[in-house]
Amino acid sequence: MNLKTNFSLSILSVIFVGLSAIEALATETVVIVNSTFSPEYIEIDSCNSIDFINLDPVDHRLIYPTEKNPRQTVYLLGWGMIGMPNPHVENLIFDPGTYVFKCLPHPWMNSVKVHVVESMGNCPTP
Ligand SMILES: [Cu+2]
Repeated sequence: MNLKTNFSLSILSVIFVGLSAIEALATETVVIVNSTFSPEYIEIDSCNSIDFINLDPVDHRLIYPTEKNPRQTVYLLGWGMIGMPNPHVENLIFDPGTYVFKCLPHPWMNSVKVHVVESMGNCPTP
């Protein structure tokens, strides 16, 4: 584990503590470090959501086809940009289904597959 990864992970644990207080339903996290998504596969219940966190200094723009929009994207600003003193976090919710995230400007990056299973019963209110 190199120094940058180590540093990123310690920052991440701080973020986890902060987010768990705000978003009780957000149970999963995808991070981007060194232009690499981690993890590459996540399965969630449709009541839950995923935080996408960009720990890189560069911007990433994720594209993930959905039924409603085959070119759905989400923009994640680089950490350290003007106005971004903290890593950019986007919290996404999904209809049941399977989604593949890739980075539009960086097609060489790995991808993330998200499998969303229909929730049994009502979702708890936040
Ligand atoms: Cu990218």
